[in-house]
Amino acid sequence: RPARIIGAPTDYGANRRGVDMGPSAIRYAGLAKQLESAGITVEDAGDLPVPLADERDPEPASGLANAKFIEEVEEVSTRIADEVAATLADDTTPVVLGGDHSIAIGSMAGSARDAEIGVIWFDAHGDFNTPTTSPSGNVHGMPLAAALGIGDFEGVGWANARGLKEENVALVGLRDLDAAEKEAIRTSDVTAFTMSDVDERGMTEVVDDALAVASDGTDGVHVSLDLDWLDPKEAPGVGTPVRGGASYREAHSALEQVASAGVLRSLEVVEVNPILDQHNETAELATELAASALGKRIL
Ligand code: DIR
Ligand code: MN
Ligand code: MN
Ligand code: MN
Repeated sequence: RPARIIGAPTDYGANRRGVDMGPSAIRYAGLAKQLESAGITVEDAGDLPVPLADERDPEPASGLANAKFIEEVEEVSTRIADEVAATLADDTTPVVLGGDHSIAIGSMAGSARDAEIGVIWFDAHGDFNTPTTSPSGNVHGMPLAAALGIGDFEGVGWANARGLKEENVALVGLRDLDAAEKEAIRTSDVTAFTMSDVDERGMTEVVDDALAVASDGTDGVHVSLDLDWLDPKEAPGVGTPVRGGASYREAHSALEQVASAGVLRSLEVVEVNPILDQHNETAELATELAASALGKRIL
């Protein structure tokens, strides 16, 4: 089916400026062409409006204290959710471009509005913090907890993803977790695969298991790709690099597995920061991996 590119140029969830230029960098790297070369019909919906950073105060006006720019995140998330839901209603695959990882709150809410979904989270980080547990206060470290309604996020309507259960969430490639986040992941029903699991079992087996978790009893899978999942040698243009990540080939093979499984419902590519990058290579990698996820093959 066709794909629709949706830009979400926000950095409200991150601790560094510049990630709001991610959608431009990814388009400049040739995303539409890459997808078309994979035989996919592509439509670019442009960028969703995002409030201007300089005019805003990070302090939340009320509730969810310690979550910086939470009102702005809510505003952007609501727009993303509506756009993703409308795209799916057109029988088209949403490809959402971040922006920092807070955009996943909107993507998951939209993807899970009228369906039961699973999620595969490719990330060095767990993104399982809540405003209470987060050492940074940055919402990009909280989207999974927000979607699942954990802790302070219980009953937060705009953030909770209706058709998503913990049992259908698989995290892949973890290697940097905060202490309270670790505990929250352990006590939840999500399935977490660390880089140690990848070392022991290989990426292929791990991604097979992740696909099984995310597609078990669901209507489709949302794939969230944080570019810091890859090793910083491959993806230097990210705000929170962590050594020891997925290699170039592991990443391609994982996303090719996603395509082969035929379960992809929606995709997002986040945390590309061209200001921190070298010659836009992280955005280029992001376009290649998106094409692999949507079915591009070497032969
Ligand atoms: C950290 C960083 N755990 C936080 N999270 C990131 O701020 O909560 N997620 N970078 O991708
Ligand atoms: Mn992340
Ligand atoms: Mn990350
Ligand atoms: Mn449900």
